[in-house]
Amino acid sequence: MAFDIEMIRKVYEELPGKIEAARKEAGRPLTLAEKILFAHLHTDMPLKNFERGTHYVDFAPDRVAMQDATAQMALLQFMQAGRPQVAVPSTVHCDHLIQAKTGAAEDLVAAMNTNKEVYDFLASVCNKYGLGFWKPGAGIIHQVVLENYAFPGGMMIGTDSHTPNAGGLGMIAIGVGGADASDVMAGLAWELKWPKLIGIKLTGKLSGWTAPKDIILKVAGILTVKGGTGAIVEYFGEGADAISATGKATICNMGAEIGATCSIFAYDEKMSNYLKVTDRADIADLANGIIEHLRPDPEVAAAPEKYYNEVIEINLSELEPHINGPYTPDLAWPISRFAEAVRSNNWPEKLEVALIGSCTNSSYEDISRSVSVARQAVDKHLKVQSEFTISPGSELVRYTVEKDGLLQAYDTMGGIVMANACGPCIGQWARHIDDPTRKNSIITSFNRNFAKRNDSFPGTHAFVASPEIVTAFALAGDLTFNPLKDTLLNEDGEQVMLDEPTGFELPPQGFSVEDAGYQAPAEDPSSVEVLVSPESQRLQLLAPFAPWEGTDIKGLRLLIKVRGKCTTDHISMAGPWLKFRGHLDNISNNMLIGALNFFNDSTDKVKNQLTGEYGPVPATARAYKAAGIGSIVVGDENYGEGSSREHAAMEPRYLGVRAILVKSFARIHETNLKKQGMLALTFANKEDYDKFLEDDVIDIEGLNHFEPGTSLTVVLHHTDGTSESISVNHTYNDQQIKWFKAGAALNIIRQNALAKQQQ
Ligand code: MIC
Ligand code: SF4
Repeated sequence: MAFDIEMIRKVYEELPGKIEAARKEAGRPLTLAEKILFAHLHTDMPLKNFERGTHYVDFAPDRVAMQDATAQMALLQFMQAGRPQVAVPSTVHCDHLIQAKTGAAEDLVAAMNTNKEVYDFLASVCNKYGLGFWKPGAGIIHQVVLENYAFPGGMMIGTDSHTPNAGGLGMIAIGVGGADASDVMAGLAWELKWPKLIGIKLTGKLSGWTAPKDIILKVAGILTVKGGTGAIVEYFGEGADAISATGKATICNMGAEIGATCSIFAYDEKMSNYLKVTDRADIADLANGIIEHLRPDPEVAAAPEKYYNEVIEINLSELEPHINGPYTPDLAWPISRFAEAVRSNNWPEKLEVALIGSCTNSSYEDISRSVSVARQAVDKHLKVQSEFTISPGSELVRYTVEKDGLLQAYDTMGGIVMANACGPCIGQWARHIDDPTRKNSIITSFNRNFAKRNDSFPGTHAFVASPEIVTAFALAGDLTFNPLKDTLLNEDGEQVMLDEPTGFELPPQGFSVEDAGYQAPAEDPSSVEVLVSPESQRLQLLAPFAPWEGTDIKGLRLLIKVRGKCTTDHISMAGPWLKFRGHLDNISNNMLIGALNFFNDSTDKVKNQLTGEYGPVPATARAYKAAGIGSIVVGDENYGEGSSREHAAMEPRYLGVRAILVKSFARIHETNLKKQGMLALTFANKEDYDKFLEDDVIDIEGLNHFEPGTSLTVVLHHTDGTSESISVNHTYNDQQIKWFKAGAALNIIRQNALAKQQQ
């Protein structure tokens, strides 16, 4: 059903030859990432293109995966490409739109009702164009992909930033916007700047309370949220081979939080075991036959500094459990220093909610280790001290942990099991709090902890940790607790210590499931109709964006100058807004409402230069648009960090913003802006950020000579009559400049499809 063994056989037949040719051409040993990248080139390229971090290279991915919140836009775009069927195997996963409220069963029924129109749309597009459809309740995209589709040596793109999860099975898996996915499904090449390589050598062995999650929490602390930008992170060393496949996936998954293009582990016995237990022994056999091509060349591990741009070494035997946060995933605290950090920063000590789940940490191993802590609640007469919820990653995992008697431990302890979905990770839950403005603390096994992400409350201090640490904290109800050395007072008034967690890498009796939730595409696609009602509040067909006017862009108003962190959650908030992901006009009402205005330190309050009044960002942008005036957004470092949601690029495009000018961009967001025909610009001198005043009128000059590698000029006209010019950079290549000129990449595809029809 789920995987395409013939496709994989073909990839494996061609892989050795392609890798050998590449090694010869490069004249040196190759890392694993290089091998897989070379084996997936769309067209041959001159050697200079493989200089790291400089040239765009065309790739031919083997697969595409999309989740329901991003698939709507991706498929609305794909439908315009004029293809009868998708060109590469593709799947859609319904996981983001389910609200965790009372428990799995009722929540799923509620989701089916509320989202019926969207699910029907996605299912019918899948049927018509030949995509696999994973129904609501089947599980979170990355877990389902790992269980069914990921394979060592393969290349996949996915419309979700945590797509790199599949690196746990040795796959180059990269998060992209929907327009990129739409191109690949239409049979076009996918382009990416040839990445830099970061090597992470793992020595020693994990033990006790330390889990794979702690490796990536530590790495995030070292590299920060932008340290992985433009790079593939490759893990190696004896410590790497000792980690389970799902543990490897956890680490690769959360590489998204350091901005990495993707992360990867080499094929080994752990991966082979995982493939076998998930019913894919045939892939394991094929992979075993070419194993040397699915690992870095031995010379690389022997002298890594020669082959990676940067090498980091972590001794797993010395690694402590970590807790990262609040408000950013790279604020890393080893547990021995955490209590002190909580006290000295005045973070709320009382823990109000502990949450387990998300695509990062919901494997069988994760749940079994967390349950080994939960069970101690019963044995040692402890009670949960905070709210405690568990969202399993997939129906396969949920069914198996239930059958193996693991889920019951949560029940007894006082935890609530939610649907197999993203749920609270993306703000889809019923957070109970008396005063939403109050400072409060929560801890999760998720990956992101940006302000207002998990609930919409600015006072929520969210911390991330491994599932076993989260479980221990649920029992303590106090952030200053350290399970490695502190005792807890039980119901009998005794001080008790928690034992170290234990677990199973894989289910001892294997996985089982009654209905995994898969629906294959229709046999006869011609009978399928895809309907979008013009009255719909959830779905809206896309109208083309206007092409570039052919001149410099004059008279722009400064819509907002953003201060500090501006993630895609700030630009296009999720939670309650997820329901509008298929309706560009409606979702545009959340544009930048979470971003901090530099001039008044408020969110969603900017000056309308036409009236002098302050109002919400979307309404102000709409006012400029109605007056036929364009606008510009100015931002700080790593702008657009986080999600792959292209809504963060389409909304400004739709509301008349012409350029986003920032100190630096996160990769996926920068590409999304280019695809939608926007100008994504960076300051040549970062201090020029300070020159922008609230009432400036702004011109962008040099567009008639818009070429790769040349800068453009931005002119600021201040209200005192003075003006100043600054130089701005861009990373557009020839093709991307064509997208800008056409108004969007999709306009070119549309034109080509139309031309074909007329032939
Ligand atoms: C996220 O974790 O932020 C999301 C929600 O999964 C996003 C995708 C989206 O916004 O739909 C992501 O990571 O790309
Ligand atoms: Fe879903 Fe959260 Fe994973 Fe995003 S990070 S895919 S919202 S579980």
